[in-house]
Amino acid sequence: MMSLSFKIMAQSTPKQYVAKGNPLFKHKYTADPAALVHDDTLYLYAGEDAGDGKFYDIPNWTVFSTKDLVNWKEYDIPLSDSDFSWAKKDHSSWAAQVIERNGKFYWYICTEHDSIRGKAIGVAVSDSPTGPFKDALGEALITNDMTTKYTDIGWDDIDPTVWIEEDGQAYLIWGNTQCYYAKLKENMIELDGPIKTIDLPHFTEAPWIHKRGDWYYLSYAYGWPEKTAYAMSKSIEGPWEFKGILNELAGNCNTNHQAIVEFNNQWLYIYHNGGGPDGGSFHRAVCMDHLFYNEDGTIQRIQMTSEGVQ
Ligand code: FUB
Repeated sequence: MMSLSFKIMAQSTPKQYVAKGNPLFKHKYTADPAALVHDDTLYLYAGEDAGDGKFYDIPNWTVFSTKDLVNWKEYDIPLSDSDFSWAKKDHSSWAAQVIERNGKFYWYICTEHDSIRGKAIGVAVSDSPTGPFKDALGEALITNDMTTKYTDIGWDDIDPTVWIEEDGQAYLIWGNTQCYYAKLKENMIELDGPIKTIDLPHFTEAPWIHKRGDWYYLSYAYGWPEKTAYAMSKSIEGPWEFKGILNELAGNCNTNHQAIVEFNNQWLYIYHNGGGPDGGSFHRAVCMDHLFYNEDGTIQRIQMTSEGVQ
């Protein structure tokens, strides 16, 4: 068990914590962070590494929020792989992201499919960023058989990230080994065109899109064990120009999974490592540090710290 080094201010839901450096949450193992800024609040979504540390055992996703990066709330578990009728429900609540559109919150998740070989991507919806969420489709949005012409592995349809253009066109980007993208319809639960590919050097998984000015950034897990690298483009559809390593190997952990958002006038780099007590590749812990840009728009190498963002 990890030691409880947060100050618990109340036991009722939502629980309240005061964060003291990295890792952010020390009372449970958290992995694969995704972040959403909404109404002056930063929402942080993560999978919960709940197993014995020998392999991925992630029964649910969880959500935290903060207005000042110090005081955090944790809500009742809003979503689990058992909320999807088509899922195998084998504790593979892998990486996911929540995005808002027209007052609804869409949670794109990946988990093992029960009847179609391999991982699949689904989407849940809620009226609130903290849930309750329910399966928006009743079936998977992406299944492994839709991408076998690119790779025959069963775990390439994972790690969804979604981007909405200013003109309203939404894109789903995902992948392992091969990075994929497809347009989404305005309802956010149907594809609006063919699945296409993005070729990125040593792409492993964990794509994340963010934009600053007129530059799009596609960051992703690079190689194995994973570093994080990134590419830049003037268009969400590319071409993407590889810009190099953004973050080094995450300490004591073979995966590296990032979310990048601007909040309270600072850019935040949120990731996981195995740096918690008894931590490791399957007992991960979410951390947060600053992200800084150069004058030409490229990103400075992330400096992972114990102090985190104060
Ligand atoms: O947590 C399970 C998987 O590990 C994620 O989907 C990947 O991004 C990697 O972090």
